[in-house]
Amino acid sequence: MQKKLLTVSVVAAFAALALAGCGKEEPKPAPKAEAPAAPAAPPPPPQIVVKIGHVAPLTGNIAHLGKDNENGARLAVDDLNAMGIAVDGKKLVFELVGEDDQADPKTGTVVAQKLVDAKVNAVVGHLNSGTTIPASKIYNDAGIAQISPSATNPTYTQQGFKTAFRVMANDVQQGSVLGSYAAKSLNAKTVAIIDDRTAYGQGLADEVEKAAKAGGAAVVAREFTKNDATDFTAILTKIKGKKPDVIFYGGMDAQAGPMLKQIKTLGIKTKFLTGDGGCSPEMIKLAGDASEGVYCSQAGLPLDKMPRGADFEKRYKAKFNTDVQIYSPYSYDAVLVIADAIKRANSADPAKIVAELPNTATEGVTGKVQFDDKGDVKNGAITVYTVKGGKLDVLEVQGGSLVAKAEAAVKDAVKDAKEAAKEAAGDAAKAVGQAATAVGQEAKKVEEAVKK
Ligand code: ABU
Repeated sequence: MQKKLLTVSVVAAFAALALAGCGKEEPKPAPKAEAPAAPAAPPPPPQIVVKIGHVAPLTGNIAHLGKDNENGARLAVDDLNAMGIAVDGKKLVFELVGEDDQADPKTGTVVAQKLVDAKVNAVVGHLNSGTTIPASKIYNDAGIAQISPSATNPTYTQQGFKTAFRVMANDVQQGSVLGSYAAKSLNAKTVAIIDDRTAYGQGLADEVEKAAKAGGAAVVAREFTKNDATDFTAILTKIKGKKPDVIFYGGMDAQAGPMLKQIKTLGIKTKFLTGDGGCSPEMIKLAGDASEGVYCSQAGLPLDKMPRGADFEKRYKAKFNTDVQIYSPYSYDAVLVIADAIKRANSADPAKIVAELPNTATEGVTGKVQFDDKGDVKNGAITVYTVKGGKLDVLEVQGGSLVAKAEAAVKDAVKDAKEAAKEAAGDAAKAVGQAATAVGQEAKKVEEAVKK
């Protein structure tokens, strides 16, 4: 114990000495001259980031269509940002949040939830009916608006969801046009129908069957395949035996292309008809010359008959260095429609966007976009094409916005008038030239007479 007390007192003595030593002040360094304060950076201008979710298959056998959809949406986002739109005194900055659903219904719901968790303001997508329909419940539960630029199965907008919209005609319209085209325009007495068992392919095939029967044709075969199939020999051989006047295929271009090649190989001479999913430049590329004479439809106006189609096509090609496939003008318009709803609502709040969408009257690339009480586009058009010289050639347009049709007619009339004026000017110039020659000849004669 004594030893411990001693140790404590020695430590205390050292501490006291040390403190005494601290009494001597160290010389302080001279204060540094203060640098002049930098001018305060101006506060960043107030802005609202608007996240537009976009979903399509970006991998797999229809990735070319998914990329086309995404490109359309991206072009719209870039255009809107260049315009510099403000609401409530704040600049809107649009951001595209892209997801790949691989055209798979389950993956579709996973990425839909991912977009909800990422707090997107609205969604453009999905591409396929088979992914759009299950995902629509997730967006509806979250109160987020969804506009599909390409899913045509009618069920999507028939579920009573206030959040579900589509900017192109649906398969009740398309199936009715195709079935009646087969029976009436192609004079089919018998039709064989194949579908890919997806919500789109099977749904459209059902509508075509109804309309073909209503038009007086008999359905002599109903076969099916899958949306990842590449060999159709077995079903085509069965169909060959039935000798149908028309084969209808409900499915995408990734199957329609090879199917057409196999039809040619099997020596089947039957007319072939398909819907919008197969009516693409890619189908022609995959089928090669087996696509010549194919009939197909798209659920909208031809690009060159859309009010701003030519300008869209030019700018799309310049930006992405590739051709428009099918749906990019519609994904462009879907983004414009969302931006318009935000402007009218003076807010990018998802609930306010949902509330404003029914009041849409947006002049888009594809025409004037307005929705009916289900969320389907009003005045959707259906165009029937045939493949001629390796290109889609318009046969007829049914329905469609009157404004778009009138504008297209005016455009055509202006073009015709310009050509007529050019022709007339050419004729007049020719007449003046002939008259001048005649005058010259007369003058020469007079000159010769005078000389004599
Ligand atoms: N409309 C055809 C392709 C997309 C779909 O509806 O599945």
